[in-house]
Amino acid sequence: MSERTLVLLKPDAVRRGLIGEITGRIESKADWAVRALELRTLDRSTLEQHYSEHVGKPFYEPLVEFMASGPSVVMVVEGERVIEGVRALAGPTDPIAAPPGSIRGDFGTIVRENLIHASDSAESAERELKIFFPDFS
Ligand code: RTP
Ligand code: MG
Repeated sequence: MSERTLVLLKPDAVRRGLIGEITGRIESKADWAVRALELRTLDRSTLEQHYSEHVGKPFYEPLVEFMASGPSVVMVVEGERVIEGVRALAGPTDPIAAPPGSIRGDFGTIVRENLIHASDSAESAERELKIFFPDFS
């Protein structure tokens, strides 16, 4: 079933010049398409909404600070099983546990600076797309 997901290339990915590499892996999957894409420095209020499930956790404050530390790429990707699919391309949250071949496994070492965010369910995708692309339909 075709669906949409929110993908963020985090500030570490942008700083390290990995926009093309990561976007290419997503874009080259059969029948997936980038429907919106923008370089954007995320403000605190957007990040507080986006990461509301993590408020109060020890990693929350440093996470928000890191995510606001420079531009991210924000994008909407559409396609067959794309929500599950981009999570699979990204790999597990901890890059050291992520297998080679996954984005985090190939490029990451630090849990916080793990290069990419992708919505984790249809409900999350709907909620997050509204936060980042309120006018997109
Ligand atoms: P994301 O939401 O960014 O796609 O990542 P995720 O589902 O794999 O991970 P989640 O548990 O939702 O955590 C959100 C982001 O917080 C940072 N994090 N740091 N122990 C730590 O220092 C820690 N744990 C999580 C990561 O940037 C993670 O992607
Ligand atoms: Mg998450």
